[in-house]
Amino acid sequence: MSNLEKVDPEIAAVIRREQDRQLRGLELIASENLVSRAVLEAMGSILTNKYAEGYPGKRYYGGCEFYDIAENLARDRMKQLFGAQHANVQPHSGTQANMAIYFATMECNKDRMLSMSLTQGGHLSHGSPVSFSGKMYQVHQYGVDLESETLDYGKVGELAHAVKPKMIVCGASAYPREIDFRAFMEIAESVGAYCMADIAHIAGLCASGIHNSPVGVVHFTTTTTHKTLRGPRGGAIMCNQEYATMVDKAVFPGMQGGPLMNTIAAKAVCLKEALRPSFKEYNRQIVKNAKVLAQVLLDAGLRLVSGGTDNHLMLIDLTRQGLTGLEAETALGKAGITVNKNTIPRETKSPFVTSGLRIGTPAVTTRGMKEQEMQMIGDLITRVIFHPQDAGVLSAVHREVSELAGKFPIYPE
Ligand code: DSN
Repeated sequence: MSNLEKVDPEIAAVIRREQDRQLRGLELIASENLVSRAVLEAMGSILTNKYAEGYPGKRYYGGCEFYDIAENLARDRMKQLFGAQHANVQPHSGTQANMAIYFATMECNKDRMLSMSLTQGGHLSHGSPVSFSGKMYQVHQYGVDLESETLDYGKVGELAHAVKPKMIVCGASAYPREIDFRAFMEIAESVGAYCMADIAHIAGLCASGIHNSPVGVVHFTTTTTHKTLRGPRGGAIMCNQEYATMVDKAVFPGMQGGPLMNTIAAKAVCLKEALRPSFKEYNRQIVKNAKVLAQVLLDAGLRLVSGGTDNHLMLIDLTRQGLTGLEAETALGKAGITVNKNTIPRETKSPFVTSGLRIGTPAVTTRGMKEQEMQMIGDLITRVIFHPQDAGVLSAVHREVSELAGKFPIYPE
C-alpha cells in the first residue's frame, strides 16, 4: 500500500486496522468469506479504468477488446461450473440480480409475487415492504412451519393457488436446511408462474453438488459471488437460452449502466478457482464444520432453529437464555467473534434487537479450520452466551480467539 500510505494515510490506516481485525478475529457471519490474493489482484487492477456498456462483441465504447475476453471467461466459467445455458455476470450485487429478474418478468404496481418473508429467512429484496421489491409489486409471503421450522411445500402450494402470482421466489438468507428447488418449480408450473431461485448463500454448495442445484430446474437463478462462491462482492444470473435476451436487456440497459469490469475479471478468477476439485472439498468441509459447531452448541444446551443444520449456517434461538440477539452479538464482538443478530421464526422483537444469532462457517473454513477448531469455537461461543456481562470471561475468550486465529493466517502462501 505504499502509494495509498502517501496519498491517503487515513484510508490506509482504515485498511490496516481492518486487516488486523480480520486476522485476529473469527469471522462467523454466514454471508461473508475471504477471497484469494488472485481475486484481490484482479479487483485492484487497472480494469477499473474503463467503460464497457453493452456485452462482449456489442459494446457502446471503443477499446473493449480485452474486457470482452474477461467477461467471456467469467460467463463461460460460470456456465461450466453450474451447467447453465446462459450466464450474465454484470449485476453489481445479488439484490440487483433479483431486481433484473423482476424487471424482466413483472409489471410494476400490478403483478403479484410470492416469496419467503424476511423474518423467517427470506431476503430484503424478496419483497420486504422496506425494499423496492415490496414497494413495486404486490407481495404475498410464505414462511416456515412454526413447529418444524422448515419449509412446508404443501402450504406454499396452497398459497400459490390462492394468490396466483406471476413470480415465485425461493432461496433464503437465514434458512439452515436444504431447499427443494424442484418442488418450488412444480408449484410455479401448477399456477403458471415464473420461478426464481436466489442461491446467494449456497451457490458454492450447489456448484459442488452438496446441495441440489436450481440451475436448469427453475426459470431463473440469481446469486452473489462473494459468499460460499468465495469471489468478489457482486451478483450474477443464470437461465436457459430462451430467457437469455430478456435477462441481458433487463440488466443492461434496463437497470445498470457501465459494468464494473475489474469485478467481472475477479469473478472470472473466483470461478476458475471454483472449478478446481479442491473447491468441492472446501464446500464439503464448510458443511462438516457447520454440523460439528451446531452439535457443540446443542450439547451446551442452546436451541437451534429447526434443531440443526444441513448447510453452512445455523440460527441460535436465545429466548431460553433471556438474551437478545443484539446483546449476544455485542458480547461476542467484544471477544473477537463476529456474528450477526437475526430474527427467528416466532420472532417477537424488532430486527435491530432480535431473539436469534446467525452463525456460518464459510470464512473460518477458508482459513483451514476443521472439526477440532469448530469444537473450540463452539465452546468459546457458549462461554460468552452464558456469561455475556462477565468482563473476565470476555477477555479470556478474546485471548483464546486471537491465539486460535493466529494459527490460521488468512493468506498462508
Ligand atoms: N445481507 C446478506 C446476508 O447477510 O445474508 C444477504 O444479502
